[in-house]
Amino acid sequence: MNARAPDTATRFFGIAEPLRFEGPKFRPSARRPFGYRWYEPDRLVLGKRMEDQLRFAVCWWHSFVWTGTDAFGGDTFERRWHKAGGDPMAQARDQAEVAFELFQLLHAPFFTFHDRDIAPEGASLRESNLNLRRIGELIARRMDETGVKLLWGTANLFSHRRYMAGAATNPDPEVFAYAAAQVKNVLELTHELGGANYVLWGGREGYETLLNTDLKRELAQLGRFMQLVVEHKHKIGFKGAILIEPKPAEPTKHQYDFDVASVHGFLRAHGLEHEIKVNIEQNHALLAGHSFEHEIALAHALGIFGSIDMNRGDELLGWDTDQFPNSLPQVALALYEILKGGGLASGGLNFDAKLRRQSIDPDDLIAAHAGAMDLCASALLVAEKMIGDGELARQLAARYQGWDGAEGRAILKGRRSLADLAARVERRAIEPQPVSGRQERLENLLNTYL
Ligand code: XLS
Ligand code: NI
Ligand code: NI
Repeated sequence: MNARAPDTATRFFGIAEPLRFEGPKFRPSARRPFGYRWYEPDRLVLGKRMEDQLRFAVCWWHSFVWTGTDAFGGDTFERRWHKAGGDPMAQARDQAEVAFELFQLLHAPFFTFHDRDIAPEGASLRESNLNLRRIGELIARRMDETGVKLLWGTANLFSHRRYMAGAATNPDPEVFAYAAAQVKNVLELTHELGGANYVLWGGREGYETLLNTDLKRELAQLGRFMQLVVEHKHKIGFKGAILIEPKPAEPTKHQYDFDVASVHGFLRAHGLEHEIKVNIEQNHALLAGHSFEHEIALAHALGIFGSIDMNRGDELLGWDTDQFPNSLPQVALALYEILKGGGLASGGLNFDAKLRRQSIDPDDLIAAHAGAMDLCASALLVAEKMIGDGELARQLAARYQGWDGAEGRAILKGRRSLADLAARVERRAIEPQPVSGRQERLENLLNTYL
């Protein structure tokens, strides 16, 4: 464990020993309440250590900042650094110490943050930046001591009232400039902390009604904003990927970064398709009317896959419930698509997930993350079997084999006109024979890997 700052003497969590891999037979007991049944960081899976395949990250906002509020009720967690009237900088330092305590207990290799998660907003941007830098220094020290790394940083461009009408898409260019200044500072901090990526989630880049919105202007503003971020990334030599996180709605009714397909169209319209990738969140995919694996497969097909916000929505609730993942087949299908596309590269699995507001014990944070990490590890082993066995891939290849033949290739290479094709069909007079899609057999096959 790391050396702890002298002003935070009391340990926050109920356990002191980091979780270990205990094996599939592990059952929690009073003596050892937490352990991994599947997450074995050094185990080789498809040629890589499990830890490097999964690249788990703990997010700062849901785990440490969120107080348990919902639309009808206030704080439920009452963490010691949430207390009203405390010194906000001392509280931010305490929060950071607890964060690193959790990362180490879990053996989580990465974390993610918004600027406003780690340090309080000051009276001016200058003061906010200074606060951010001070806490940034503490975080840098803890990263050095513990080896925990930064998966991505991001700027909160949605909580403050100045952003109520959007950040880059605000009708006021002064707000655009403020957002740019904030992103510059967080991008630079992310770079200095060795972050693997930088994320842009367009929290309020959208609108409620066209009666007060010039949609065409707002899209142009957003495009210019993204170009500025990319220009600055190159100027400072940041090697990580810039990622946009699609979400169809919430908080605004129409978000411009609706889903992977619309983000790709937007990137192409602004010449950014080779500069920016996507951070795909399970719950956001669902809200957009897609499956998680659809969004992943599409991002790979379009060459813009970046990273994952790993969580889960609710079948019955139509909003971003951000629950910890808990379904083996769902995560296995997602990981199968990730691996088929070449793996996570600079991305990771960021738990953009929060406790239910009644889960008020500090150790519920351990339970939630450890369970989710174990589930993902188990799902990775399923995906390994799916790939290793190869039957799914064989059946898929067989289904499309016509396209590998001479005629299929000629069509795709542009060597056939519409008239050529019509003449060929008339000449041969052969009726194409429908072939079963075999979905049920494939679903049965999937179940054999679970
Ligand atoms: C909100 C988003 C947000 C991003 C980071 O729905 O998921 O948490 O991940 O700004
Ligand atoms: Ni997210
Ligand atoms: Ni979300």
